[in-house]
Amino acid sequence: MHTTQAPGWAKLADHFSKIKNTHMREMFVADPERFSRFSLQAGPVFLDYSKNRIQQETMDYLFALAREMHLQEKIESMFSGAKINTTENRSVLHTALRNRSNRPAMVDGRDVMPDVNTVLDRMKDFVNRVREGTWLGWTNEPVKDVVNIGIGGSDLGPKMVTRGLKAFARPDLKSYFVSNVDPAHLENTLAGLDPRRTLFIIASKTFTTQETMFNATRAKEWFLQSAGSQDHIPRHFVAVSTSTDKVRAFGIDPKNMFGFWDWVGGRFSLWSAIGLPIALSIGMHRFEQLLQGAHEMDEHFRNAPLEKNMPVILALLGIWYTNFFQTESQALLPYSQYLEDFPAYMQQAEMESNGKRITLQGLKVDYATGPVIWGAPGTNGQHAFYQLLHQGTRMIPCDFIIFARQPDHDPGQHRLLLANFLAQTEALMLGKTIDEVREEMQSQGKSEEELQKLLPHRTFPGNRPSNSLLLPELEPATLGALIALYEHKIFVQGVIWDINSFDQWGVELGKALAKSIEPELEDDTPVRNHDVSTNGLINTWKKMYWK
Ligand code: G6Q
Repeated sequence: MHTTQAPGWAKLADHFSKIKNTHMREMFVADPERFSRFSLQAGPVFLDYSKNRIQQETMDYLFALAREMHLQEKIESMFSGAKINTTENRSVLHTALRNRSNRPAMVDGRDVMPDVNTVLDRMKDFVNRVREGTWLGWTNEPVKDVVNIGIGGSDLGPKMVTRGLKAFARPDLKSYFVSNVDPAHLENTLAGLDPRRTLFIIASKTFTTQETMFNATRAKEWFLQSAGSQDHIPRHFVAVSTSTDKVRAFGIDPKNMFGFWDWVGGRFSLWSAIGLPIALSIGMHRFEQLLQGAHEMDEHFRNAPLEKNMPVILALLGIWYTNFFQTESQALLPYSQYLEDFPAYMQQAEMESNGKRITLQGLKVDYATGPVIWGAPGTNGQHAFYQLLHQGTRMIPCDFIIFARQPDHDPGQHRLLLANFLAQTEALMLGKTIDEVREEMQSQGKSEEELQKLLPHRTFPGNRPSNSLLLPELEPATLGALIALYEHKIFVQGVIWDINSFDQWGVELGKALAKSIEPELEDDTPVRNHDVSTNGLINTWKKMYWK
């Protein structure tokens, strides 16, 4: 059914016109049970969604819409390996990578679990050898530095998790991530590294991505300058890819390759061998805990009724804001320095998945789809962009994420972090009325003149929505659950918007365009074959460069 023609959509539109101006202050007064009504636990994640502009009726209509869009059947299709990525004719089974139950996961009538387990076993063997110091470089010294070369899905996931779980890393094994084709990225990373003790992971699903191939070639040159002989390459270069032929052609022996499959989307691939840098950093046992945490969230998503299903609830709240309040963006605010890269990771996951405008039937949508995802860790963001969240003209729904405890726990500082987290969500919801500001200023002895001047500026509208996600401890399993929660949220929104969340033709376009322009930049011959702006820019650059 076309989304906007579903009966639930019209009911939501009507309901929206009735409650769009109701302040959450009133909602909290009207319903003392609001916190217990609008909060739930899924695995290690506790979600309080009571600070949203919703009533029970809102949620009822949203769940009805989800049913009308056949959400439950679609969840089952994904898990059972149906080719729901219709434009690429592929299954979407990142859940199989962390299927710790080992129940069969079928693609084209074949159980993929034996393949998944074989790669995990090979990863375990390799990871143990590197970490135990028995995988030796060409001078028979153990590995000290691991450099992952990959981009997009082959970079953001492993980088975010490795850094997120840094407290579990071995201090004598450092991880680095190089993605940008700007040579400064690789050069600056390699400066100070010892080629005798450096291991490179070339991570590319396709093994054709230009940035990665350029950086990998350059890394090989850097290595060979010291090592001298190609014979030493197998001890220092491993590959993660779906393409054995291309890995071989690049000069990496397929026995040093860890495979994955076309049913794993790049942005959902950290659970596959793309997670190798994570496993090297924290050990295979902890990598398996990460998988286990995600698997538990998968089980919750697959089995919990919609009304008690956390990814579904998060997704529907997003639909409510994007399609009825017409909000444009969504902020992710982890109150954890370890999760510094989480917003960037989720930005790719959500924007690449749901940045679509064509329905599964090939029609142009007549409603908004994926919002702009952005964010930064608290409390840093508070001293930067929160001003706009509190007093700007736009409403930006926020997800606040915090752990009850963190590695290197300092109770005092952590209390301060939590106090800020709580204060922000409360202030966004309550705001500050003119009367409250007046009272505050009067108690400070301000003159009436000053009061009149400052009152409008010091008033906060409030009624700005947020979700609060509370997790017990930052550790592999909880992080796994958190990531899986958001992955499934993305899926649910894709179902409601009736789009394919699993292709990325916009990314492919970028890859193709750069390839065609690059040769035109080789000499100073002016170009005329583009639009005047692009011609102008190319020719101006040529004049600057060959001056
Ligand atoms: C992810 C995207 C994209 C991809 C990169 C790298 O879903 O498709 O970010 O991961 O373009 O691709 P390769 O792994 O093939 O190098």
